[in-house]
Parts: sequence; structure tokens; C-alpha cells
Amino acid sequence: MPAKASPLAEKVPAPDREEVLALYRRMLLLRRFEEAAGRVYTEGRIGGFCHLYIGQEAIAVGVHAALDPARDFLVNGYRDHGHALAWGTEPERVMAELYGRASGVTKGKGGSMHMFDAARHNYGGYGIVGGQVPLAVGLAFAQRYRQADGVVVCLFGEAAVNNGSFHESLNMAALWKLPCIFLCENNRYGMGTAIERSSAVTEVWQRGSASAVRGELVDGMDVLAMRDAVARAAAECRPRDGRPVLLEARTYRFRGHSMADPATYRTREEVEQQKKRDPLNVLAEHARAAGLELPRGDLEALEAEVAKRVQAALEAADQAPDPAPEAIWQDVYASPADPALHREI
Ligand SMILES: Cc1ncc(C[n+]2csc(CCOP(=O)(O)OP(=O)(O)O)c2C)c(N)n1
Ligand SMILES: [Mg+2]
Repeated sequence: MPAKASPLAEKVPAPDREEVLALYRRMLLLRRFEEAAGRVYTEGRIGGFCHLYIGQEAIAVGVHAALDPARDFLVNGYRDHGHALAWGTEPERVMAELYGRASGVTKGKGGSMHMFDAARHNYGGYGIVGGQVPLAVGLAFAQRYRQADGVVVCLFGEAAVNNGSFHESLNMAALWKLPCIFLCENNRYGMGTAIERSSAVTEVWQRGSASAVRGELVDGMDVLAMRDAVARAAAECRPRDGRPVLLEARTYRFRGHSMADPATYRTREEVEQQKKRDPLNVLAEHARAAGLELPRGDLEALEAEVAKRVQAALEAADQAPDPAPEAIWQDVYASPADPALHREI
């Protein structure tokens, strides 16, 4: 069996103070941004679908800490606000996209599910479950074909791994030795369906074994474990003869699937139990254990700094113009003359 387990309590290198602060600040930004998005959604300022990332922040921030957005690539599903922020897109542009404004990261035409920032190597943002997985293989193929050394990280939920496209993609990536990290954010539920009710094999990290893709289980609530696992996977698949890796990050979403969720498929006790492993607290615990406890004053300063950043994003989105009516005809089809089409990826 090529897949190899790693225990959830993987030992990670001790962080230094600067790193703890940077990771905490980033996770806090994702958390407070999403709380604000949820709030203004209920006020009717955001329309359409909206899938919040609250509870899963350690994954996005750990991925970013291990990779280099200037050289590496990201492809995602629809629970994508947190990854866009972690990967460096300005909160103003993410919030404006949620509001459907012209200053949004996809000019207000994509909305919540389609955060896409090609300049930062973020290739979206897709609403079709599992649809992004073959796209990641294409991007990874381009890296090999052009003899570039970028790694592609492909994110998807545990409900995506029963799609044919997932298995076809892993086969091709393994066959062609592509630099791709397939990263499953296993939050246990696909809408209201628990993984045990939809998957014959619930150990997602083992699901690459048919294509000899090494699998690894990671604690998705622990940003340091995520950073470590993604860094190792990148080192494994980046070299010319490197092979793809499948990571399963066990996580939990603290909010509903989207903004309308009857929450009848799980108990309140289960949610409360999971919240005890809030990724912000898990990092604070690590810091304490390493003698790097964040003083209350520092935490309050971080809260104030992040609150200001989120407030500025809300105000900018509120004031930004809607897309012009004629913009509906723009960016629908690409022109062969469009230099963006010929961008080196
Ligand atoms: C091909 C396809 N089938 C069904 C849907 C409807 N749908 C939207 S989200 C979702 C659940 C996906 O769950 P998971 O992959 O675990 O991601 P999570 O929402 O938990 O992040 C489903 C079935 C879809 N968007 N695309
Ligand atoms: Mg899920």
C-alpha cells in the first residue's frame, strides 16, 4: 500500500514569536472577515450563495505559510473567501466581490463562489463539486511542460472524492509525476450528509492508493501541522521526478453549509465539542507550550487592527459602484489577442 498514515499528533517544529503572531493575525483576519460577511448577508447587503469558512482557517493559513504565491498556484472550490485572503488578495476586493461591486476581485460578476486572482496565482473559485480537480492537473502539467518549478495546491471537500473526476485526476497526476498537492478539507459533511452516509471508505487520505498517490492525514485545526504537512508535500512533488501527494485535513465548519442551513443533521453538542478545538485556541496553546504566550495587550492590539481592516473593507464595498450595465458583455469570451490569454503560468 503506497499510502502512509501520519498520526494526527504530528510533532511540528517549535514556532518563533514572529511566526506565531503572523499566523494568529492572518487566522484572525479570516475569522473576523467571515463573521462580518455573515452579518451583512443577513442585512441583505450580500445576495446569492455564501459559504463561510469559519472553523477551517488553519488550513488556508497553513497552506500559505508553506507555499510561495509568487511561484505556486491555488485552485479551490466554492468555500473560497478564506483562501483568497490568506493567499494575499485585499479584503476590500474580496468583500466588494461578495457585494457584487465593480471593484470586486472578479469585477462583481462571480460573487462568493468565484474568488479568482490570477495575478496572485489564485485560479478560483468553482461551484461544481470536484470540477476544480482536473483544472489543477492542467495547471500542474503546465508547470512541468514549461520546465517551471511551481507547485499547485488543489482544495476540495470530502464530498468531492466520490466524483470520477477526482480519481481520473489523481491517475493522470501520478502517471505524469505532476507537482500537485491534492488537499481535502474534510469537515465531515457535504451539505447535510455525513461522510459515513456517502463514502464506503471514510479515510480520505487512503483514496489515492489506486493511483499510488501517497496519502497523509493532518490535523486541520492546527495551523502548524498544516504548514508542516504542506511544506513536506511541496518538497516531495516539486522536483522534476516528484510525485503528487494527497493530504486529508480533518477540520470542522462551525457555521452552516451556506447561509440557509436547517442544522438538523448534527447536534448542538457536537458543534460545541468541536469548537473546543478552535484553530485560534490551538495555536495559542502551542504558543503557551513553547513559552511564547501572547500577552493580553498584544491580542487586544491584534483584534483592534483586524477590526479596522474589516471595517474598511465593508465601507469600501458599500461605497463601490455596481458594474456598468454594458460590462455584462465584457470578459464573457476571451479574445485571441488578449495578452492575459498568453500569460506564462
Ligand atoms: C457536481 C455537483 N453536485 C452537487 C452540487 C451541490 N452541492 C453544493 S455543495 C455540496 C456539498 C459539498 O460538500 P464538500 O465537498 O464536503 O464541501 P464543503 O461544503 O463541506 O466545504 C453539494 C452536494 C454541486 N455544486 N456540484
Ligand atoms: Mg464537507
